[in-house]
Amino acid sequence: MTKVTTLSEFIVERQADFPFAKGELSRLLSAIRLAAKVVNREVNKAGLVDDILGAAGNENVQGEAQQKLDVYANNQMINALKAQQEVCGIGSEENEDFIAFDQGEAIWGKYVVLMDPLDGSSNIDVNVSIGTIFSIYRRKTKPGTKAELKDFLQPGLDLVAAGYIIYGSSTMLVFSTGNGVNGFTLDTSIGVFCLSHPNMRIPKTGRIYSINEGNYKQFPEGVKRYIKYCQEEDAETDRPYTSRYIGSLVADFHRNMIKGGIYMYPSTGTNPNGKLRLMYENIPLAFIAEQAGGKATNGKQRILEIQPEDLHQRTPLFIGSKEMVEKAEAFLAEADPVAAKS
Ligand code: AHM
Ligand code: MG
Repeated sequence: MTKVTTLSEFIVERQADFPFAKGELSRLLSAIRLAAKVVNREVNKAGLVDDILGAAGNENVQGEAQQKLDVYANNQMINALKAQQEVCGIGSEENEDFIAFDQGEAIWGKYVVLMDPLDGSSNIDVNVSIGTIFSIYRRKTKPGTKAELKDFLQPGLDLVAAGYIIYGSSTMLVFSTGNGVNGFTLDTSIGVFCLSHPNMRIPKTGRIYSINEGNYKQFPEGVKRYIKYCQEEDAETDRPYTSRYIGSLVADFHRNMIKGGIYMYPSTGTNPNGKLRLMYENIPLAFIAEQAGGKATNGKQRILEIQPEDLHQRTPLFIGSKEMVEKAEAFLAEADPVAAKS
């Protein structure tokens, strides 16, 4: 029988990759792992249970209709993280303000978590892959005090770990603690995440571009030109490329991680900063991309170097295979040299 490495075994084996106290990483990740399993169970039931499907009737801070499963996933993540007592606060797409734990041991937690508990939620009721994205930072304030905004507004360069869960044809947990990227597939028959994708590397280049082309008219000139470049015929560079857009960032990103490709959500006329959120979408995926040999930028600046100013801040995103992101950057710079330098 081939030896299978479970997520728990892997964490124990790789404690040395985590520059902080033994046990902390394992407790943090086991909270996320547990929540992932519970959310996975509910995601797979969606459609069977009337109660879960459909909008919950309220809107999240971004003014988007919130699905019931979003609320459910948010609560599961919060409860699991709170119970492990390593985390003193949580910032979530679903909560306008960050949550600071002020009771029990959690106030002594040395970490904060930022998350999009259920990304791609407009895809829930149509049976299309969705995901969870998370970032983990060391807190800036003293343990024993309530977490403050400055604990959350840290640049991606200061991350201690980040990852995502994709609820797809199978459920996978992909994460990095800054020493490469590893992917674990949930074996639902035994309820265990098993190492299935060790040391993931994103191909240097690829043939897939992912963008919501419905917004084409509103894109910056450089993006329009890059799209045309992707569509041109050229035998040497194997163009035209293929266009694939699921509308779930985690799923589009994950596919490109494995096959090679670029995902873009640029600024548009109506959304000058794009749609995606810096703290719990762009930064964690940029960390994973870079750890796998890829690249992520807002078009002008490396995502991980951006100093965040707001919990729910949006930035444009160009992420994926290194050479493809660099090509897109070159088109942006050529079309708008002033913006590229600013
Ligand atoms: P969400 O967090 O509310 O689900 O929004 C994020 C999602 C991404 O998963 C996806 O890539 C993008 O929004 C799709 O947006 P659009 O429909 O504008 O193309
Ligand atoms: Mg979401």
